[in-house]
Amino acid sequence: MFKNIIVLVLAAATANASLYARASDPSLASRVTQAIASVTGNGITGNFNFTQESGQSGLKVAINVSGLKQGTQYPFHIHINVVPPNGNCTATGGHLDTFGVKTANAPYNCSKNNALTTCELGDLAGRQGNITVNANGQGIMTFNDPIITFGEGKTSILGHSVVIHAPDNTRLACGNIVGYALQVPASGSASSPAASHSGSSQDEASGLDPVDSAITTKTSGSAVSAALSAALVVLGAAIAL
Ligand SMILES: [Cu+2]
Repeated sequence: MFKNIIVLVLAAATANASLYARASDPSLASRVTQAIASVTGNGITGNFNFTQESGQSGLKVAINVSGLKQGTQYPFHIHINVVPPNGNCTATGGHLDTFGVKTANAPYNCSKNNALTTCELGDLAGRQGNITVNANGQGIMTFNDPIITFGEGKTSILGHSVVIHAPDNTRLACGNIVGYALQVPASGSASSPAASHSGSSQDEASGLDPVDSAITTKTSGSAVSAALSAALVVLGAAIAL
């Protein structure tokens, strides 16, 4: 089954970027090396940044969320469905549990050491602990989760969403997991290095296909002339608009 992803096309030499969405392209999904979920809701905003690091199994997850209450712990998970355009976190359905772990193991007791057999795939808080909050109302957390991946496999998080819960399990904020891939452009399509520094005229989001994508986003485009990681952060912010 193909999943909806949005892919960043980055011309490596020129750092000229554009965004487009495709409903189904496994070759693109297999090239995703980073994904960002921009979460919003109830005054909470922030990003979940998923990165595939060479030589590491699973994904590195960097969370930076603000608008939280100090002293409160917030569970968070990957949920099955994407967030609809109206932002309703309830519509994301249940936790991503590709292997049916919850129904197979009652009572449910997620253990990080046996994550694949005891944890729902999407139960990030079960494996890593809840988000804790500093004095500024920020939840900042980085960890490597051993079982989630990109691509088209059963452990892939692409095409799903992230939900932050209140301690009573109310859904407070959510956002779609948007994958990014490096793609070498066809010869002749790359712009000159000078053009990549000329501002917003050259970097319109092109080919965005809202019909095919369950992830309906507006992109304003963004000039990208720095390192890949910086490009991904900038474009992730644009997607949240
Ligand atoms: Cu959840």
